[in-house]
Amino acid sequence: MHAGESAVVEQIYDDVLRRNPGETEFHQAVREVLESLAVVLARHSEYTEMKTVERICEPERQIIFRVPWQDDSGEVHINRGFRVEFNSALGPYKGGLRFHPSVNLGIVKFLGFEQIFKNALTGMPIGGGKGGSDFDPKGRSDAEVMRFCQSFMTELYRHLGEHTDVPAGDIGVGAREIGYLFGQYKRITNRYESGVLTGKGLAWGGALVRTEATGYGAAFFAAEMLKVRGETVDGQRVVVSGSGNVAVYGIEKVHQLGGTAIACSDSSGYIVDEKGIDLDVLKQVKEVERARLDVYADRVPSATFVEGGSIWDVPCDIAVPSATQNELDGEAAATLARNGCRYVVEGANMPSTPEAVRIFREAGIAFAPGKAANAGGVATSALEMQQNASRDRWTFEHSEARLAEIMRDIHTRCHQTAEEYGSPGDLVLGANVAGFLRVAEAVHAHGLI
Ligand code: NDP
Ligand code: 2IT
Repeated sequence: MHAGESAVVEQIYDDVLRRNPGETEFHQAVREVLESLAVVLARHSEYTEMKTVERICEPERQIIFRVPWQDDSGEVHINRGFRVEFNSALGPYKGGLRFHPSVNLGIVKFLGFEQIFKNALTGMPIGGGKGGSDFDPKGRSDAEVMRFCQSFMTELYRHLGEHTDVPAGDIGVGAREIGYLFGQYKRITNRYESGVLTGKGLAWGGALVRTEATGYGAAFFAAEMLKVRGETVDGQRVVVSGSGNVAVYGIEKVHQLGGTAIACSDSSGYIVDEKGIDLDVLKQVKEVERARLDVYADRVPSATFVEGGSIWDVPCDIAVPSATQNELDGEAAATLARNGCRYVVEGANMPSTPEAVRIFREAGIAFAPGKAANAGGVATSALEMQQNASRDRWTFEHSEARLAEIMRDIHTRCHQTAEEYGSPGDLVLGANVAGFLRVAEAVHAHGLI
């Protein structure tokens, strides 16, 4: 089936491997999308002729820069900054900034590549990009984080603009960092350009629901998946990995929908709280004190902290990996299946390894890829841009209703596209094909650029 197109796709993948040596996460993300595209090329020979897929696999621009800064004791540090402006067919480059010691070019490229299709799925006018640094904010004072952000923006500002490239948060970048970055951008450019960053504070151009959007959106997406199978979130046991922005608000919405989130994690280990995670305590520990998760167990008698170990050992109906890439491997997937898990909804970007996804498929576990399930964050960023452009401000209720509608639409589009292309129920194929078709149409219309 589609032998000619499959050969074309294999050739494209070989070229990506050859031209981007060592970038394993980027290879993985490209492979997953390409595996879905043979069926598309079979219907659209113009995309083969015009090398549309090859062009989408090559970033439009990649920026790498030095970020020098001084810590509180006066020691000098040199970090590396990245911004990969991957594709602007649908709008200005849009995607978060990640500050984590593991960040390298391959990781930023995988994230930027995923972002193209995710942003297309939202139906909003945003292209795809991603950036960040190998800076580790853990244990750093506010003053150190501020100096780092100022140095980072002192180079990055020249590449940004509300119509050019609009960063936001990701791992290690939240409201505090966006504030410092915005302040430095404004100072250097002498422009109060609200639309140049999203995830801003509510007092200075931020939008209600952006903080909650990714987690809430993933829960809304899960509810849509369950609905197809005649179920609801009410009464389900849910395990959410991570305890950052996505995890916390994913748990909040699960609880509002009547489910019980019983476990979450950070890089030190995981907690299990059979009574359901106490969000007031979790927010205090994670958002206010920026402490480790064992502090939660110290304060909540019904909770236990497991140092190290795998959170996927905790039996659940719904798993929501919301920490980082490749955190859920084949072994973890087999454990989830054995323990009766029926849904996996990716809050993070590419948290499941290809082997894990294969096991979900074999076990009949319904699976939602991150580029569909976590698109609520960037979609609400686009709503923030819309409010900034019109100097308007929407209520929480209105914004949340828009988010719920967007997540419903994304689910419907993925679901229907999977059926249309001969793989009913396969949301990976549905998301890749639906996202690709929207981008490819625009790329094609713009001529050979
Ligand atoms: P945060 O920095 O707020 O939280 C990240 C959480 O994941 C922390 O609990 C962190 O633990 C854990 N974590 C991160 N890296 C690792 C690692 N290498 N090993 C183990 N645990 C790790 O980030 P977000 O919640 O914003 O992002 C989480 C995921 O969601 C990422 O994949 C991100 O790309 C994705 N995402 C985020 C969106 C957003 O709007 N913020 C939108 C869409 C996707 P610790 O503190 O111990 O490091
Ligand atoms: O991965 C993601 O979609 C994000 N980190 C959010 C990007 C954004 O621009 O809001």
